[in-house]
Amino acid sequence: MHPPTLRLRHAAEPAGNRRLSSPRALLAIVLMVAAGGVADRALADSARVKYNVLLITADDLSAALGCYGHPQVKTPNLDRLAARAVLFERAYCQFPLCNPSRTSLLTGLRPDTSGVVNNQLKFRDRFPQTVTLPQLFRNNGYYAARVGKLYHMGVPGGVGGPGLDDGPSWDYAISPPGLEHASPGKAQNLTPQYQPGVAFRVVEAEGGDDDQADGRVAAEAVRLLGEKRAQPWFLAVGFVRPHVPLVAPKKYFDLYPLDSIQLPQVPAGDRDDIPAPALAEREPDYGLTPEQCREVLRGYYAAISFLDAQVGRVLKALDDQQLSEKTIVVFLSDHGYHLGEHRLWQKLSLFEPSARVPLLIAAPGMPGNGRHCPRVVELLDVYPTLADCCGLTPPKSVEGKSLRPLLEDPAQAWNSVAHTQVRRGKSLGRSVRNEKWRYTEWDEGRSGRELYDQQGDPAELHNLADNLEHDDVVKMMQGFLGGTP
Ligand SMILES: [Ca+2]
Repeated sequence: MHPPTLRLRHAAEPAGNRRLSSPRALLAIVLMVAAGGVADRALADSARVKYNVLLITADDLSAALGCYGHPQVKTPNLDRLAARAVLFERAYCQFPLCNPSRTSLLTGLRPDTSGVVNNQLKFRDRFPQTVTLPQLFRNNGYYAARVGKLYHMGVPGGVGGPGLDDGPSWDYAISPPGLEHASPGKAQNLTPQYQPGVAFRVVEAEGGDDDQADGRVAAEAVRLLGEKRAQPWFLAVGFVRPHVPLVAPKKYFDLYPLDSIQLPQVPAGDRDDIPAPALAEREPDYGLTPEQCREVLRGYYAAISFLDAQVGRVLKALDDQQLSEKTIVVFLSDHGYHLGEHRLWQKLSLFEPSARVPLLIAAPGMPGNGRHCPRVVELLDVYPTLADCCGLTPPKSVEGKSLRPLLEDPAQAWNSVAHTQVRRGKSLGRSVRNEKWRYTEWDEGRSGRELYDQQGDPAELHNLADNLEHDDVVKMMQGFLGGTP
């Protein structure tokens, strides 16, 4: 299944071998001199140097990370990665549900284009000729491997199985199994009325990291990184935490004493100006008491710290194999997650906590590394970004745009908006975000509209859509949405 054992080949050629007479080489030298020579080496060489790609994904992870400023969650490994990456402060998924979001990320197609808007449809049944992100790399001589969940895989029921995996994407694919909520340990189901895929089951598991599926994913990724191979590689490492059930070894729960967990503050009357479809179908707080909300948050934070430790194992292996300077590392979540804002939990909303995702991109030598990028970007942009950074040409059908200019200068002007959508029965909710505003229409406005000033009201407590003072803003955002001005 693996290619023959050969030494890795992706280092830049020695400078003496370059053709110094070409305009490109001369430009590279000018750039190197101008920038002190180090930062722009990667830019000048990237068309020729075959960087590896390590794509690490989390499932149902909001931006509740230390590097994103969360006051309680401990993520030392992701914080270390962020220190050498560009951290995107305003990155958004295209659909806050596993399969539609992952399909969009990995095909480069918007949900409207692929038609994949639920957890059942498989894009390739509809578009057999799709060239996915890993497949583009395969087609260009890369070895592409998947460990764990990249395409949709039901959690917990589908863990260890292929889910909606896509064969043409990979040379090698493996889904390590795990006991999930059946792990031995101290377990409680706080919402037994709900299905396993959404129920808040919390398990302080006995045993170590490798007794969990994600621990095995990390171990397998470490093993693959230790293999010597002739080609550059694209390794996708997909973790299932912090998706429910909230299972993690006990030591991660010990990081968060229950009485230290802070509950979200929801002002009285918060829901009064929110259209009904925006609040999804579930009862407020899933029917949880404040004490149970604390248990959920503790389990979610423990699952994040467990995830963080597994990411740390993979990144340490990258360092140990001296591959970090030759590898573009991307960390992201498939969508965000509510932790009690508006008394909402989990996903499938168009509010900021559900639409927003953590996104870190560490590309060797990029001048923006270590900085935060305040520009609005989409998960859809990851495909063209990785292709661009590796000198590959994506199919013309790929939507989104390369973020490479923002990796070079995270503060530069960037005229872009982010689109996120969900379904409510037969109708759609559509939302568009720029740096100041979020505007949302339910069933093209027939079931409600929302406008939030994200700078003055980042908690989205004041719906301004019907405030005449903001008519011009609404018209502008409708223009972005493609609606009728
Ligand atoms: Ca998910």
